[in-house]
Amino acid sequence: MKAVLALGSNQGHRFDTLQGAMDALFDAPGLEFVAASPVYETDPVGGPEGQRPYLNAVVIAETKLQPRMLLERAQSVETAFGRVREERWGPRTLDVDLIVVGDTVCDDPVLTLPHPRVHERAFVLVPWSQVDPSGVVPGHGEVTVLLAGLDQSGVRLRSDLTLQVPD
Ligand code: PH2
Ligand code: MG
Ligand code: MG
Repeated sequence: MKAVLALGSNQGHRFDTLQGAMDALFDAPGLEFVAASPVYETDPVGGPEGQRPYLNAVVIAETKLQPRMLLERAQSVETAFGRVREERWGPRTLDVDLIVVGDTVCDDPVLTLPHPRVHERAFVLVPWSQVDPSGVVPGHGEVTVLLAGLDQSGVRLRSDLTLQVPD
């Protein structure tokens, strides 16, 4: 299955955190790296006033792991980077979100797939469309079509920052 993961950071050394998170995600078996998007600097959506901008990127992977196992992997990487679960949409050192896993559609208390707000989030759809222009959000449609209806002014390419392929 193809898995789409979104990375975000708006505290600490944001780029080092994204690179470290990506390396850590692929450090264990079961998840194969396919591609990483460019890095974008994005205005915070929701949460308290005065937060720093985020760095956001999207990673495409290939996996046979169950979505629940992927969620555990993502959460353990967040914890390893000092994420403390505090205020909803508040600032965070690292956020790793499962966006899509194959064509899985599920809505249970711990995991909703596709990610419930991805279709309205330019900070995910812009990087995703760059790394995979054929991307589809099950139940919502093509990433490029969804993006056409969104304000992308808060999402700026950081061409000076490039994620390295994890080794
Ligand atoms: N993540 C959030 C809330 N708001 N805003 C931006 N720009 N980027 C994010 O990754 C982000 C956000 C909750 O996960
Ligand atoms: Mg998130
Ligand atoms: Mg999250």
